[in-house]
Amino acid sequence: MSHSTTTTGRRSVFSRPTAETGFSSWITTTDHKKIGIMYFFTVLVFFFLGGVESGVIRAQLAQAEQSLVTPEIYNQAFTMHGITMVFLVVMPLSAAFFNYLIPLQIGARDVAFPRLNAFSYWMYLFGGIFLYSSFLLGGAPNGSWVGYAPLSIDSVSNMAFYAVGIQLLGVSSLAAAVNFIVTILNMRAPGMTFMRMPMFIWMSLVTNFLLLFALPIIAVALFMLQFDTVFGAQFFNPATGGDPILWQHLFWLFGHPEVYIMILPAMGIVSEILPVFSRKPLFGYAAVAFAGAAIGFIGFGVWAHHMFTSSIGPVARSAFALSTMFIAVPTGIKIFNWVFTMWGGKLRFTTPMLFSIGFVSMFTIGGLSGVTHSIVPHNAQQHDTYYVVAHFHYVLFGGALFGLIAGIYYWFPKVTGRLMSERLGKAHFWTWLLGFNLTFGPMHMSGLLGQPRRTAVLPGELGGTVELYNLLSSLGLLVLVVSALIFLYNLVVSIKSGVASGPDPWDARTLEWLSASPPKHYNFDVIPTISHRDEFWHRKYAEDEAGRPVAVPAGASEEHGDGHDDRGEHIHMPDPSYWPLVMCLGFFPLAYGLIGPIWPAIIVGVVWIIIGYFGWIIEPVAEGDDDDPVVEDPDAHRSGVAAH
Ligand code: HEM
Ligand SMILES: [Cu+2]
Repeated sequence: MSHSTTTTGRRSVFSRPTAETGFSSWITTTDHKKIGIMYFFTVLVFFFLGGVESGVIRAQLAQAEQSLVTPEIYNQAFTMHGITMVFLVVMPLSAAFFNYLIPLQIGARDVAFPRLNAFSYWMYLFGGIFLYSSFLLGGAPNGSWVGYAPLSIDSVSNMAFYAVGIQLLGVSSLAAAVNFIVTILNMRAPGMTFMRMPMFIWMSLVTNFLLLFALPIIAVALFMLQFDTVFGAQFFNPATGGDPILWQHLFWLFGHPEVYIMILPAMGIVSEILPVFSRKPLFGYAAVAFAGAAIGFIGFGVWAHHMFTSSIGPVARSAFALSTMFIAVPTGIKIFNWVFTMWGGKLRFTTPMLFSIGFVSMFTIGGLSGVTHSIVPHNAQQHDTYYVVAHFHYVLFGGALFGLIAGIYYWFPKVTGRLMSERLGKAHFWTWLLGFNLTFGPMHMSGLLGQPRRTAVLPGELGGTVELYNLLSSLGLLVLVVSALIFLYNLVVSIKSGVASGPDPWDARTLEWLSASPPKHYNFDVIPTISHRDEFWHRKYAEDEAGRPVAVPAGASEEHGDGHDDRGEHIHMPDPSYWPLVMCLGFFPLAYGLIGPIWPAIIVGVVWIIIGYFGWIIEPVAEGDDDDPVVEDPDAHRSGVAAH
């Protein structure tokens, strides 16, 4: 690469930042690993806020006919709880994993567009701050995360913040989706064919395609909602010829794929963890991969199962009942493959393994209650009751969140070089499993007994049994709080003083464990060449005559070296940059302006964003770029590849 075009000597505001440590290194970073860590810690904050909101809900419903909070506060609490858990916790926590792991697992040094990656993070953070600022500015969204019209276009609703806020978060996810798709398609290490990709990469690819196709739909719907709420358009207002059912179609055409956007990354994570702690390869690799892709496709064809009680007609009901039942097939295939992966394996019940088994079992319960929704007469009975709430929490909490937490324990040593405490981890798991089932299990029953969802007061006429179930649910939340504190304590203590782990503490199978823990800035000294699925495992083990794995002495598996060595070559890593942050800041005046509408703020925001955009385009590479790290001692961190 040529020398940078900026004049040497004095640094101007236009030179690129160079800090490698400290605060400014974080706000200017383009390193996928640092960005992943930033996502993770931001998620923890929003998870806390979403948890507080669920506390409000459960406190209010702990007894019948209570009035701890007003209905208005209650509506804001469950709406922001849903928005937070979906858009500010589960999705960005998946993004944290995409960021940290995709380049490492495919043997790349970073994502395809590192500055765009930083942009995605800032849009996420600012979208979340924007949504939460609504509490201080007259009231948070209060029309549920589904934002059904005509309620959402009514002036008593605070849904303008929803219309703009979710849009910002959508921009973040869309940019990230493009980035990860290009990264996976173009930047895999030599030899890593599709059928040699780790399963997490497969599921990430499907997830990001789902995002790419689903987010534009909600973007269109939100634009229309915004025109209704802010500019007085009439898309969804039945009084003036608008159609509220149109909102439902648009929302759920995004909303059901969104469900799989939340669950597929967790499916990818447990597909990595179960084989490692069963000491067997993933059973039915191709079936698991294609079932994931099939779920992605069918997921776009089932949206109207959320609308069985709307006026969509009997033909549509039958068609969507069928497609909904059909999606249980690939889901079932995956569940059987996970079980067969463990079958006959040498199981090690570490914390990540426990959470993965928890995922498989809790997700199965949620999937089964999902099948009962697909039966139209059942659905008419269950719709908008706590039975549905039980169902989707088994899927999203018992499923997605259990899987993601398994991933946190599993990859923690890769990120920090230290192990989390197993003792505290197991305490976390068992209290989490107990608290979860105590909170959401009884909701199946109270829902079937007629408890409606999204109502501020538990009606006393439902009777003492329903009241008892609700009391149990609220106690369950207390167990979950204790459990979350154990987790946080474990996290903090282990970051500071966990046992040193070495690069490969679990005897793992995939490429990220080949790099150091924590990985160097440039991930790999030498980009590995791939000749197997589970490449890293095959570098460590050969088979004896009976087909049993025998360890290959370190440094002996020469045939897997790529025969070519970058030693002494310069490794060019992307330079840090201010511009993603600068450009994103312009979305604040724009977004608040759009709520008003306040035209001067809108104009300031648009101009700011355009300036940021051009600053980004013309930004030079850093001075002295040629001085980037030269690999001094490549053998120090290479395991399994012999020195020449
Ligand atoms: C895979 C992860 C899944 C997630 C995250 C999920 C999530 C949700 C959510 C959030 C709702 C509430 C909709 C509302 O507010 O009206 C819901 C309802 C529903 N789910 Fe799922 N679900 C999942 C899987 C399934 C499966 C496997 C099926 C069927 C085989 C299914 C069928 C349904 C149906 C039919 C409804 C409508 C219930 C009603 O309108 O009363 N879901 N789901
Ligand atoms: Cu659905």
